[in-house]
Amino acid sequence: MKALVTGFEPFGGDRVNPALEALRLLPARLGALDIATLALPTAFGGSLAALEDAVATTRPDIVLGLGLAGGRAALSLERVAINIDDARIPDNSGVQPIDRPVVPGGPAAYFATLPIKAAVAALRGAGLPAIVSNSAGTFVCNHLFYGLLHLGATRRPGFRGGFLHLPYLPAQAASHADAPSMALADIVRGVAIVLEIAAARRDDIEAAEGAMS
Ligand code: PCA
Repeated sequence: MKALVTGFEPFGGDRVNPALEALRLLPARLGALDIATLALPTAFGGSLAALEDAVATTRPDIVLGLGLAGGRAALSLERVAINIDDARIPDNSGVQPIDRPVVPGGPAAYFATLPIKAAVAALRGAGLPAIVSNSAGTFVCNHLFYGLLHLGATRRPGFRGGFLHLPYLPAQAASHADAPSMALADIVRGVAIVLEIAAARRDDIEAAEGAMS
């Protein structure tokens, strides 16, 4: 089995992105799972194009996107990607779409196709704070996640896809008042657990992970 894991470059004034740092520390192999990594520009246009190229050449069974969600306290397995770009700040190319579809005419949303609840349970079992998140936002991460799932639903069936949002690293949180953070070693451990669960099972568990907000 093959996994493709992507991570975004720093954006919005931060000098690091835990997604990119975690990517650098992932092993090339986890049990029977081969892991390919791909660094992506935090840009609406470029990120999806690069991902599509990598999926075409790598032909992965599993694709996991990683991105920073500064302010979140837990590893956040995203449940849903929505067909909207609504950027609060310009991306790294200076582009700031407002209320534009990711894919004109595409469905309103796609659900992750990885076992997110099983992954959250395993993360907690390993002593890592984790949640199912019901919004990946409307910036580049959601854009990539939607584009990935659309690709899988249309032109390139054959892989299962998910997205994991990460808290700040401690050094980043130091310059954001009262912000929660997670050590890089824990983030890397968490990414490996998500990949292992995704490789081990296709079906998800039934567990109450709903949230009021
Ligand atoms: N986080 C941003 C884009 C890149 C990243 O790491 C987001 O959540 O959309």
